[in-house]
Amino acid sequence: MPIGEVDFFRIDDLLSDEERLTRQSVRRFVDEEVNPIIAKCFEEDRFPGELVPKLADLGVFGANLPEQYGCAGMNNVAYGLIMQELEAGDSGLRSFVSVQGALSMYPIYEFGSEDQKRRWLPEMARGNVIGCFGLTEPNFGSNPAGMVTRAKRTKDGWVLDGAKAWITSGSIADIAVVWAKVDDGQIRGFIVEKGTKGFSARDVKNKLSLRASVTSELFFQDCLIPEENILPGSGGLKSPLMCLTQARYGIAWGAIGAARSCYETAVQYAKERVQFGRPIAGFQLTQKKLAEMLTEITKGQLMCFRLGRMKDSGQYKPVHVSMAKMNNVAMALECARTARGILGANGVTAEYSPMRHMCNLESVYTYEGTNEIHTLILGQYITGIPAFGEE
Ligand code: TGC
Ligand code: FAD
Repeated sequence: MPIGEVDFFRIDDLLSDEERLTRQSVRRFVDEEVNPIIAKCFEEDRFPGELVPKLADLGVFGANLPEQYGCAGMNNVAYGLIMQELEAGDSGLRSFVSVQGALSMYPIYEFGSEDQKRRWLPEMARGNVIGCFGLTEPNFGSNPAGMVTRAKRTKDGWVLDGAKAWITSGSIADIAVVWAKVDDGQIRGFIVEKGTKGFSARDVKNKLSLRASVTSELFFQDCLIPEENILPGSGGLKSPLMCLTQARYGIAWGAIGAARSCYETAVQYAKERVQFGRPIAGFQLTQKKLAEMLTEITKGQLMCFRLGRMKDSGQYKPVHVSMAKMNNVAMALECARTARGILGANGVTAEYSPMRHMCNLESVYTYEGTNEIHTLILGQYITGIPAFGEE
């Protein structure tokens, strides 16, 4: 095993040839196309839209959805490995791919009519149509059940009124999957097409995190949605939460990639940087940090590998995904901070990945269920008592 190899428990041996090949091709793409530009994109607050056709060629959009809709039809371990490799590049890029696949294509696949699936999914897999997912509102983040966005039935379809906040890819999306309460108070999903009268988007400026990703507010004012754009199979909060489970699964894998990038950077730097007459890697305190990072990354990898196999065999539950998302994002954030420290002053520059990953992971820690919300989901599983708040 090469020194410091980040596959300590030889998970590669457990992968199929196809899974290994998928991982290798995305890793190569990230090395060749993402790593050379991503620090600059982060500095310039720019989403690298030029990568979209190349990502589509790699088959990463909705990669675990079926081939009959133009998707790659991969299993969930291969899908997870894609997310891991993309996030080793940047969490913003993985976010874009997560939102496209798990939060925009998946709801159409799961709750859409056959016509909607045939119209949208192949084009989204090719990256010709970009999607976003509007659940969070200015006053309802962790508690989406309280949403105030409304869809009223009319004779021609639906009229949407309300606002969504913090929406990844909001202003660059061709379609938004928007969740709103209908007349009986039930939550339904709607496909809102860009250019629909009464629909507008405004970007969040000056983020210090996920700067290579677009984040927007969405506004709906007397916005007429044709009947054919409601997702007919959606109904209740359970529908958007099912989408979140898909995205959280990808994040759990993705965070390992960010942690790996930080660890590899720290190991290399520590071996080269000399202080007090020897490489800082030769100090016990540095070795303790590196040993803990490798151990935590390895635990995260093992959890995700097992989770992926359980997802493929239909044995997993949302609570498994919550543990993996909660643990791996916190782990990656800790690795990023530790790696940043090992790099000393150089660690605060964009020349090295850890501080960029650290800033990005602050968002990842908050979105898709904050660390606290996943802790409470596990608490409810353990005790049977929901502790989220008032009924
Ligand atoms: P609760 O009563 O617990 O659940 C309502 C119904 O949904 C079912 N359910 C789930 N189903 C699938 N997956 C899950 N994860 C599910 N969680 C719950 C549940 O069984 C129930 O079904 P039924 O049949 O009984 O109706 O609902 P609650 O209102 O008490 O909420 C629970 C809570 C707090 C856990 C939930 O609201 C929550 O997860 N809040 C966090 C919100 C969140 O994560 N927002 C994310 C927005 S999207 C985003 O951040 C994208 S980032 C994009 C990027 O990657 O860039
Ligand atoms: P709040 O819910 O106000 O929480 C604030 C703090 O209070 C947190 O620490 C939280 O853990 C804590 N807290 C809340 N409730 C409890 C409780 N019961 N017990 C203990 N502590 C609690 N949303 C989308 O719909 N689509 C997107 O594409 C999307 N992309 C995003 C991109 C970025 C960059 C960011 C930062 C967010 C994005 N979000 C998106 C929104 C994200 O899902 C929410 O920010 C998240 O769900 C938390 O909601 P909030 O920010 O309103 O925090």
